[in-house]
Amino acid sequence: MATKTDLIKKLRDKTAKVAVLGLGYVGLPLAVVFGEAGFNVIGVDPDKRKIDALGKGESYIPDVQSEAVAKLVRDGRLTATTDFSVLRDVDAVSICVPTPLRQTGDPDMSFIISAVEELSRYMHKGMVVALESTTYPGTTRELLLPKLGAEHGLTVGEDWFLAFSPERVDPGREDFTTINTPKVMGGITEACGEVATAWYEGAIKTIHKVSTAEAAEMAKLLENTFRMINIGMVNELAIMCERLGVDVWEVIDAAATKPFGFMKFTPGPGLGGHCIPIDPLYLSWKMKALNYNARFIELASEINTNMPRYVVGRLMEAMNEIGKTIKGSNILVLGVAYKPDIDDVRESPALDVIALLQKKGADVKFHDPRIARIHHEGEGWYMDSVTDMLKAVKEADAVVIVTNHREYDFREIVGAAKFVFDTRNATGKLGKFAHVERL
Ligand code: SAJ
Repeated sequence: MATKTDLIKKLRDKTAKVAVLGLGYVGLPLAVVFGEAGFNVIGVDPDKRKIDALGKGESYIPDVQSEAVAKLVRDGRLTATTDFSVLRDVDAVSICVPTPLRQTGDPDMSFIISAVEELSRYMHKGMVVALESTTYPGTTRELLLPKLGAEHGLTVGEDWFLAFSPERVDPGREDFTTINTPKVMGGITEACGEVATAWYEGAIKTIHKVSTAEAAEMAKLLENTFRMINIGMVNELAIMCERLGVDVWEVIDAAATKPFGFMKFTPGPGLGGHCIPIDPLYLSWKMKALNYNARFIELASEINTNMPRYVVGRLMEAMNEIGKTIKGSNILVLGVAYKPDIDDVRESPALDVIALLQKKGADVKFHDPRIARIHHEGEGWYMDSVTDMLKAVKEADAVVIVTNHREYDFREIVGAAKFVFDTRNATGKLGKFAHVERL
């Protein structure tokens, strides 16, 4: 028990040495929060460019100010390295590595496995490890526990401590950041939860402890599956409203006047980002292994994935009404980021909309004020944003609003365009126009 008591003491008095494995949009803010809380932090990442930047006191994550990094580096509270052997002298390790999907749609655990294999080489008595990467329930116990504990003859909950604490970083958000977003913490054993909570509560305002690592893993998946399914539901509502000849945006705004028991989601061109389309599939994948079919997730994923095709189908019908075909038309896509006011294209439905329009013979261009070039991995092409947006709007036979960045003046765009298909209700407030159609 001395190990646990000694470690908790070092964590509480901040003499414990902390390491963060993976210095991306989750790991770097976490490393800075630990450093600013008074811990000595070592950031470890195989990407030398990241390590060199941090060594110069420069941040490459928009949410992390370079001044904050520079001060911690100057004060000796933050160092960064590609060398995992530093873990030999470290007391506490947070693992913040990516958990994407493979092309097959199965979880890609390679980043977690690689980090765990490196860490495993330096495991020693008196360490606490927290996995932050979103993953399927059971990962911490089934994958990390044997590799980091049993293989070294260490008894979890006595010689070392292991927990899962899901990241809740929302890039670009300023009201809730790493330090003030409540953090769920679930240990492999009660003692693990106690030690990991003692560690994180020294840096993060609110820790919500749950009884097991699986409960914490599942809580994260509930958060993002909730969003994915509700987005799928309103996307299907849009399809139903179009069949009924009812304005889906008016319907949602009306429902949203209910002050309780309702949460507003809006339809769109599909589901982008590196969390919402992906995390729920980690859960449905795990459930398949337990002979259970997570039907809500499968159905919502099917509807969301089909939205780019639905958008192109609706555009085709609308252009047909004005005697035009997609084939041979100049079509301009406005906004390709996966959601407004960010510069991230990961899983963006805009890429699918563009590819589908090209397949139908359109000459497609795009404009995005935050993204200069896009690459469609499946089709292999690259495309540069047009520079003169208004000129491209005037020249286009149809403008498709896919992402409604705040930079766009939609009154100006509607005024200059021959025809607009609006997938985000960006033009709803401008009134009705014969040449504007909405999802
Ligand atoms: N979307 C819709 N309709 C909606 C909401 C979103 O079509 O009503 C689309 C967006 O355009 C985007 C995708 O869904 O393509 C995902 O949007 P998102 O708002 O969920 O944004 P993300 O992917 O950045 O989600 C992150 C998540 N944060 C973490 O996982 C820590 C999510 O849990 C947050 O709730 C979300 O940010 C947020 O609220 O901003």
